[in-house]
Amino acid sequence: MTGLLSDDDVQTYHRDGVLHVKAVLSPEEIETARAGIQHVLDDSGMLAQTASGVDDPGRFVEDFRRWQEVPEIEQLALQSRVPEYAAELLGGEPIRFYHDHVLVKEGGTRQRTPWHQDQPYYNVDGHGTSAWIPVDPVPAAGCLQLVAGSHEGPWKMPRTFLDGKAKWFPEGTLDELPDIDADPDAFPIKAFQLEPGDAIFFDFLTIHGAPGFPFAGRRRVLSLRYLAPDAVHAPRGWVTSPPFDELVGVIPDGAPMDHPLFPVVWPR
Ligand SMILES: O=C(O)CCC(=O)C(=O)O
Repeated sequence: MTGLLSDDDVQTYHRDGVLHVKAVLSPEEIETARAGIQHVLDDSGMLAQTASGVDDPGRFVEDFRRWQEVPEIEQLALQSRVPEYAAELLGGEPIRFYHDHVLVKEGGTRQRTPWHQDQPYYNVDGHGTSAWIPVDPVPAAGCLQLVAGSHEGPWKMPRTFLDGKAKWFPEGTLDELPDIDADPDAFPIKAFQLEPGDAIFFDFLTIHGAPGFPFAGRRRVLSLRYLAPDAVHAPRGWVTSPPFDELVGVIPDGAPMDHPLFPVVWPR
């Protein structure tokens, strides 16, 4: 390990399931990330979606799994210091890249990102971490919000964001999320004031959501996701988010994610 993080940082991550790290990207890499996000916005992929309604005064746009077509994202996902941070937080070897997710909220966007855990939407069991990296300044009131300690589980029912349908696990098979918005002070919610190139690392099971972006600027984010050594393929009987249909029958159920789609990023 390279010692980018202090023991306190690593302990905080393991205790809370979330860690804010300043200046993970260099100024040049922030420009690279901006260019990669612009590439994605100009040339959206098969999985791109608008996650805000037509009556929203802003817009929330997402795209997934673009690193193989967008060299700027590939460079940051595989060759920046982000994989090293992920390796220090996850521990052990090998650490694999999982996928990228671009999330842009235009100024004035009202659409909230509902509270959720990521892992119930995924096709992996085991551990992983996301690095949520803004390339614009983000005030605490516009930041990703994370419930400290929720990474201990259990899994909560994943639902579609716009209409709340149980599309992944059958209705009734997992606990529902608590109504955090009804009493936010009852939950240990973490949010941070962020500068471009900072990162919030969080566990695949940490409950999180985000407010709209009722500010003048934009909130452009590149999220890079990494798999711990214990992560294994968990094919589901439904389309995951993002989907990886091409893996069914290729990586056996319960096997490591040993496939070119998930390159080893640590050790280099
Ligand atoms: O950026 C957002 O609004 C939500 C991000 C999120 O849910 C994620 O990165 O998993």
